[in-house]
Amino acid sequence: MSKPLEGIKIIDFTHVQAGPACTQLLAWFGADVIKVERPGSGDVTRSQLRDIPDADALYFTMLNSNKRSLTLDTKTPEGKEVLEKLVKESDVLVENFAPGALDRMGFTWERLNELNPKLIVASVKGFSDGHHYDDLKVYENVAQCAGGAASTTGFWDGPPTVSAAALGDSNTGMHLAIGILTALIGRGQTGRGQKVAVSMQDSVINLCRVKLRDQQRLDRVGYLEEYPQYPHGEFSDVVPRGGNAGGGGQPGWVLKCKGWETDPNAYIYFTIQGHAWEPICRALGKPEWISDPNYATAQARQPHIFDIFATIEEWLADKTKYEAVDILRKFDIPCAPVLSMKEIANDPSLRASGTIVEVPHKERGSYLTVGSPIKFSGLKPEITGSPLLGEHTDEILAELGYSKDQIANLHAARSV
Ligand code: CAO
Repeated sequence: MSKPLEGIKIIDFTHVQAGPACTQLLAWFGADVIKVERPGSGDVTRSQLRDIPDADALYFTMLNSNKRSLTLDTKTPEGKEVLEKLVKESDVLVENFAPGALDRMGFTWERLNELNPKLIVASVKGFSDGHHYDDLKVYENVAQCAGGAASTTGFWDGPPTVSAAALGDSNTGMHLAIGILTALIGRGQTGRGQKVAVSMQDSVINLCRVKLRDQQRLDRVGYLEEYPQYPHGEFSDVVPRGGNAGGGGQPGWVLKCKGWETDPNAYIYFTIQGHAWEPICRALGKPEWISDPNYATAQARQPHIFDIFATIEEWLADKTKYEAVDILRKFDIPCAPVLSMKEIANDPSLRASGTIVEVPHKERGSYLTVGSPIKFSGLKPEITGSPLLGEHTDEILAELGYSKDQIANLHAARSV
């Protein structure tokens, strides 16, 4: 099966999570992604949180599949020369170094553009260029705090809370991938490359746009009717943390099921969709609620929404989360079991769809990873293992025209 990005060569100058998540996605879809890493150590995630001594850590393997690895010290004259050759032959350079690191290496946008006017130079930074924090180094949770996610996540009586989802890292990488593909299409029209920049703060804000919606509603009317603070609690002048409340017009909550006392994930998410009120009442065995004026409309229900959730929990008390969902799905009620990572790892549907895949690795044997969440009718991304450090160095240097002797000299000089 041909892959749409075949023929696109990408210099993957990324590390940790935000950048590697972007280039991994492009590699799945056929791009030749050359991961450039410092000789000896490589991407820091190769050795972070190791579960097998001396083998690449899962942190690295799960973000760098389908790539080739080239070790290169880009601070030596010989290393710079190799990078320049690579730049001349590539379509995209992706990096997520600290602000100014690429410039200090001698590869400013102007220099890269001079070397190859068709090159797309894509960067992730913590904050956007010109922002008053644009000199800061940033990791995931810093971005979640700066992007409005932490102040609006968690419970009202607890501190700001970060999400387990990588809103700052992988999410930013996905935004960058969209930017790169857009720039590639643009290059088809103009013949020129361009600079594509995505900040982690901006990418988090983009996912928190409903909270900015809520801020403006709060400014205007002083309350937010879908939040647990309404109507009995207090609102200040900022969007509060709403616990597990549904974010849109559909009230919802995480509800206990059979076994919650011992199983931390014996819960379902239950949504009360306005037009599904009748089926909900029937499913719960409460047909009298259908016409009761205290329950019949969404507005009437809101003041005692937590009493309604408590009644649903009574109904759930003798049902496992799976049994509950199997009943509720027949009534068209939007709901799902709260799944642990163990359940996700072993879920037959996720295995069948290729969302969870097991891939071979030269050192580890095999490992589980998340495959492409994007499904195509004409492409089935095949996930391969991540490369060992420098596994493809000689092969890539040979492709660039280096002779065996020249390659040996580069090794001797520790430039590769
Ligand atoms: N050869 C030679 N030098 C190399 C090299 C190579 N192949 N690869 C990297 N380096 C050098 C860089 O040039 C830089 O040198 P200088 O500081 O002398 O300019 C140095 O390695 C360290 O790079 P760094 O500052 O990016 O790394 P760090 O570990 O100190 O910071 C991070 C890490 C992630 C905080 C920072 O890179 C950053 O803020 N990146 C942008 C935001 C981002 O992507 N964060 C998400 C990370 S995922 O959680």
